[in-house]
Amino acid sequence: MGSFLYSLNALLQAQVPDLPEHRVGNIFKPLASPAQWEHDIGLLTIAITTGIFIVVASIIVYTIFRFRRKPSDDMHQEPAQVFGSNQIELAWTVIPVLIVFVLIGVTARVVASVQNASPPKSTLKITVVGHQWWWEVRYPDYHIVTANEVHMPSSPDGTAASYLELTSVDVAHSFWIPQLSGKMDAIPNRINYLWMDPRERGTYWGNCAEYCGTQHANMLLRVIAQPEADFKAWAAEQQKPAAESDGAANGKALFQSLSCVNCHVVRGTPAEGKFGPDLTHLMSRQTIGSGVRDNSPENLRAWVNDPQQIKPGCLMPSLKLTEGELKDVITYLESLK
Ligand code: HEC
Ligand SMILES: [Cu+2]
Repeated sequence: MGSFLYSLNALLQAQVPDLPEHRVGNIFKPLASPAQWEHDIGLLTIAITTGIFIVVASIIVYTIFRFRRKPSDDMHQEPAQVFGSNQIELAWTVIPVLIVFVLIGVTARVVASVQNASPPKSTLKITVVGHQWWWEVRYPDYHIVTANEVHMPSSPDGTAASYLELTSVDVAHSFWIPQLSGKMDAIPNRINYLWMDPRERGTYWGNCAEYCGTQHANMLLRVIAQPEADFKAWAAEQQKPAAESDGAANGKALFQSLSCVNCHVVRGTPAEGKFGPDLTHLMSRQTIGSGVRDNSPENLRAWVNDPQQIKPGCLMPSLKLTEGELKDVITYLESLK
């Protein structure tokens, strides 16, 4: 019951009224060009292999019944011995070879058209860096850094594709939003490319798709696709330095005196650590800990109190703050709009 209420609560909180949720975790409801093309090859492959399955299974079933032992069989006589048949052997060599060539051809064409698509001049460039176990998201043209949410314009007519450069600072990760495109590895010392043109606005759910350690399963991802104007407004907000708010001065001073600043950036302050997520506009994000919890005041408090309770093994330690300190730090974090 408790966990049911928790999920219900999470569901209600996660709902942003004007931003539909696209939570499909499989490839069967594509909403962008690369995902659509890859989905179509998937269906073709499933159709062909289903055909093969039906033929082979039917022959097996037929054989089992047609040639089973009957009481009238003579037990001492061998069945007719058949050695080779050129026709049959040719057929079961040539047909599978043809099928394999068709599948290779179709796949190669889609791979080429996904990889060779060239970005339009005005395209949005995004750099995504995998970390154990969260995603750093940079917009070099806007000088914005955020985490775990990739904002991009939606592309209802297919002309506003966004281009992603993927890399990693530690181990291999893989970026996957099933409804938008296939998986692409994020590997240290290498840049892989991926593009997507989300047809519908909304929040698309995804995850890391390459086992990368203890908290791999909690390395979740969201793409937030909005009309161009809304994206621009979001970017303009993100470009601002951290908000100054009255009432958070104690927490701010405390935050800056703790080791938080060694791991987190709050732009425009001495907090310049690059090890963890940029916190400049923490409150603009839907989740904390790469999707492990919704970004609510209670969850934020529980996280800073002891991240290991929520995401065991994650690379942020508990700093063992007192109740009072915790309260001040959370007040400060909540001012980071
Ligand atoms: C040793 C480095 C380190 C220190 C020190 C540290 N953090 Fe973190 N922090 C991280 C890492 C790494 C993550 C990402 C964890 C994950 O999602 O797996 C994180 C995540 C967070 C998040 C969630 C951000 C998001 O968008 O998901 C908040 C909030 C946060 N830290 C606040 C703090 C505060 C406040 C302090 C000081 C009391 C602090 N951190 C100290 C490394 C650190
Ligand atoms: Cu990963």
